[in-house]
Amino acid sequence: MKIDELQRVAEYIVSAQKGILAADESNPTIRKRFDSIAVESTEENRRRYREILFTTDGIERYISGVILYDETLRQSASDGTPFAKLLWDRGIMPGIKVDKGSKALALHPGNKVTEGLDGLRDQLAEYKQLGAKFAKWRAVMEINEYDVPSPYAIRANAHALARYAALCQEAGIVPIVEPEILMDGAHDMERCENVTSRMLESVFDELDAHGVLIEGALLKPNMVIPGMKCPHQASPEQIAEATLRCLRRHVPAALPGIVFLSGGQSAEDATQNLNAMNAMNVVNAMGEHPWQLSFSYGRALQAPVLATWKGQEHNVAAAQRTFFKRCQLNGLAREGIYSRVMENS
Ligand code: 5MM
Repeated sequence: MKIDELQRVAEYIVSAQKGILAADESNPTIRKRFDSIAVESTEENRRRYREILFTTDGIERYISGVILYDETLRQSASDGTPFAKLLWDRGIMPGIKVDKGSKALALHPGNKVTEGLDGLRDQLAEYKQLGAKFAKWRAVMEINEYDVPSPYAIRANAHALARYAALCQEAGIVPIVEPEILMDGAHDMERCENVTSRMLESVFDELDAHGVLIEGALLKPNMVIPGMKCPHQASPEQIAEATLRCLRRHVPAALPGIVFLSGGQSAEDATQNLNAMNAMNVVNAMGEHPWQLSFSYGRALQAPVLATWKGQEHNVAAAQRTFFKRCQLNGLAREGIYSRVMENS
């Protein structure tokens, strides 16, 4: 394991103003996104859409890494340049989603566990050859009003995340560890904080037990946020306070960075909530945050781009302007200097 290299890549990904574009939608997910703008999900349309994102002028100032899907890592731009090379040449690290999605956890009704460990060692070796510098595995858990997620589901998902992370580091690839507590449902913020705490505690226990080098990994968690159907929604400051409290209790200071997922928040909310956390740096009574707080947004970076593009070539320039602006605003949120009025400038 090349410790220095892992640490260098992890630190680069969370360098000042920068974050990750999550463009690793599996084919069923991108089909849903394309359906919403009446675009057929053909291999060429998926390639063209990703090319529009990756060739947007100036994004390398705010985007340090892109998570790709297996198909995309094997695709090229219109001029024949493989996407991984195109990104690398712009100073953007290519990454790869390696999990195979979540399946029902046997004997635990309502709970799921993410699959994909079988054959992962060989797969990582191939992805490394194709240019991947980092990888991502998402454990996704719903909250219901009873006992979901169960303690065992939390443990099983944390264990899988740690086995994946260890295999990545063995292959010289930085693991992004993504335990996502979904914001679907009517649960309140306290419940989200409680479940997120249990999950993070279990994840770092397992990472430690598996010998994963914390300095050479990144965490991609949900923010602590009330469920979408909860009647009591929270302000960005309340979300920031609860999220930071939860992270400080469970995430080692040795971790270089935390790259939040957007999880269904609007593009503006995801930017504002990240901004609120970074604005609490230093001025917060607890002192400076021990890790970089960044983004690894899928929907919050792409939803406005898809709505502008609509599959039409004559909309490409406008779609790229929209994408650049979202990257720039999240770059400002990295520094805690974003303000909602900038949305209209
Ligand atoms: C881009 O969406 C990713 C892949 O999802 P599927 O496996 O369902 O196709 C997803 O893992 C994504 O990287 C993260 O959840 C963050 O995306 P959001 O939209 O929550 O920021």
